[in-house]
Amino acid sequence: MTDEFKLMPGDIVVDINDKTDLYSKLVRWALGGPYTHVWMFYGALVPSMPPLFYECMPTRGATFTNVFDYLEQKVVVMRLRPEYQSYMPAVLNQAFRIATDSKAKYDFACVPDYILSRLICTKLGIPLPVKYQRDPFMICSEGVAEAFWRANLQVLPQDVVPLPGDFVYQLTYFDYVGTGPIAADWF
Ligand SMILES: [Ca+2]
Repeated sequence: MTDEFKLMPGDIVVDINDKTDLYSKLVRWALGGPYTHVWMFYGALVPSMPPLFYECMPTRGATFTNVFDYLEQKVVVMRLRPEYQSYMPAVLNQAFRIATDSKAKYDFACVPDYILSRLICTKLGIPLPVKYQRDPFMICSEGVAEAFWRANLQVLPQDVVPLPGDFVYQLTYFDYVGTGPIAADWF
């Protein structure tokens, strides 16, 4: 990251889990990579308030969180390519609607219902037996993809559950901006 780097509203921030505990090792193995969570940078709702991430988390479902809670977290930043930035007001509008929707709870069932099927079938090279069904319950990457889908931008396929790493590898719609620990001067 350059010294002048600033996050822009709508930027995709994907965590890099490089911890050495057993759980982290298991998650990395299962997901086939270090990416285990994704946020969308939203900005401040009003100027005097702290900047916010839009995210879906187990304890609170779809919500806004203070970016400063995540300082020093190592992440990859992806940015919607310039030719698609005209969609960004609609994407942020949809993120706001989801974050303030009390029905948008965390999707614990997504793990056994969709993620495990996708991971196992991908590893074995066989077609997916279950068709992914969108619903009001969302894991982190579903919540971020949903904001784009509702704004009519198909940044990821809608027939498989989106995973955090998909945003890092989706270079048709997103540019790679950089990697580093989240720093206070990004805001
Ligand atoms: Ca879901």
